[in-house]
Amino acid sequence: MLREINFDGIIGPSHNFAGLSPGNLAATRNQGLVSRPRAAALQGLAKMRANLSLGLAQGILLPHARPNRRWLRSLGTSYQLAPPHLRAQAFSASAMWAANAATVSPSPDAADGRCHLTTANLATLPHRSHEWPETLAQLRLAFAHDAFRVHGPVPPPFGDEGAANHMRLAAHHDAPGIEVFVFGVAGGAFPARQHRDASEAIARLHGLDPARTFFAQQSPEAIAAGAFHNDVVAVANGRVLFAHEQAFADPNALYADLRDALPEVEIVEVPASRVSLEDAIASYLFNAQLVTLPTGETTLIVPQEARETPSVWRWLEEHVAGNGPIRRLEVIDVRESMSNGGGPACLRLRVVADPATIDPRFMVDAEKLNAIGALIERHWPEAIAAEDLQAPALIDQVEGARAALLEMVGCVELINS
Ligand code: SUG
Repeated sequence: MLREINFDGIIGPSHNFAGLSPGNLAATRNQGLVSRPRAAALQGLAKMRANLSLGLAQGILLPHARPNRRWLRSLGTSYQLAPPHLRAQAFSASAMWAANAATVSPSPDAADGRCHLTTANLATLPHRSHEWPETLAQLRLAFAHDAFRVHGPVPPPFGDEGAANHMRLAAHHDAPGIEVFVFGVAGGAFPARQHRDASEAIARLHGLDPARTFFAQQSPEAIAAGAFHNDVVAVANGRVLFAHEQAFADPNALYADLRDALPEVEIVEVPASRVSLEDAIASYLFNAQLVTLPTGETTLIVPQEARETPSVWRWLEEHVAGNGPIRRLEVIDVRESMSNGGGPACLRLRVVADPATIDPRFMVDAEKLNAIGALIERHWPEAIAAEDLQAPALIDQVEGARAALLEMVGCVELINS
């Protein structure tokens, strides 16, 4: 049976605030703050534990080799000699945001009946552009079963940021779904990271039915207000699309297409008069995990910041009390990731598949999470300040911490990937 499995990126030991993402307001505002990698990774594990206790299946993706010495070598330098901006780009723990690892089309949507994953090229920002080789290596291990087809990235310059700009709606997980690719148009103050050509290429590579595949433009106001990915202003699961009124350039045309292709679709649009784009982006209301529990209840897993933003919490409480499609709210603390613009949904790659077809090294239960947690307590740095990026002792600790984790989960073959 097909189930939703969320693969969360374990927050890596080099997690820091380098302000590397223009257009991501949290990341640029928090540039230079002291980060807490150990607390960050433990917050991520607590979220996974909460998902498990809701009865959801949970997987992991592993931190990448940081600093990325191979990438620096290809630029003719080394970590010690690199100019500060390249050093920061090589050291980023940004692979934690697994929603940007790949775009996933579950098997009922694909012509060949397999689940397709296309590794994102993340071509727009330098610190993310070197993630894909290791992401691809991990996806090839985790999804080696015949039930999957793992693709390499679409070539640059067609920017692709993966599942963060892709939504699937279906009557239930096993039914053929409709897929929506959301792209940005360049020309605003901030980069439009998802290009239409990349989305169209992925739809072709995955063998999607053109009649059930839609390409929607992200509204330029949303990008200008700091929605650098669509998943900051919209999320979908099952029959439910949950979106801000200003998420899409032409929402009415999109909603009409969706209703034609999937009559049972339920569209929950939050009006700007109730929650401004600014409050939606600051609270990450839509960067929530919208999940179907084994009981059938649609649940929204939101960050604490959503509870702390009065307009957002009022709207959510009224929706749940008023019998809307979202029946239940769960609140989690992922503050360290949030401070870099990564909410609950950014931290996970959602795959609809049979858990028995996944390499077990990438699946977790509570016991394995406890063991990983103990290892993080022992090895992850407590704090990283901007000036620490030059300290050889920190680099040794970060590399040693990742090696210890790879050994524990049985993935030492990834050490130099
Ligand atoms: O690409 N932040 C990430 C956050 C990604 C969130 N993902 C989703 N919305 N799915 C980004 O902007 C900041 C790192 C730094 O500045 O040090 C960063 O890369």
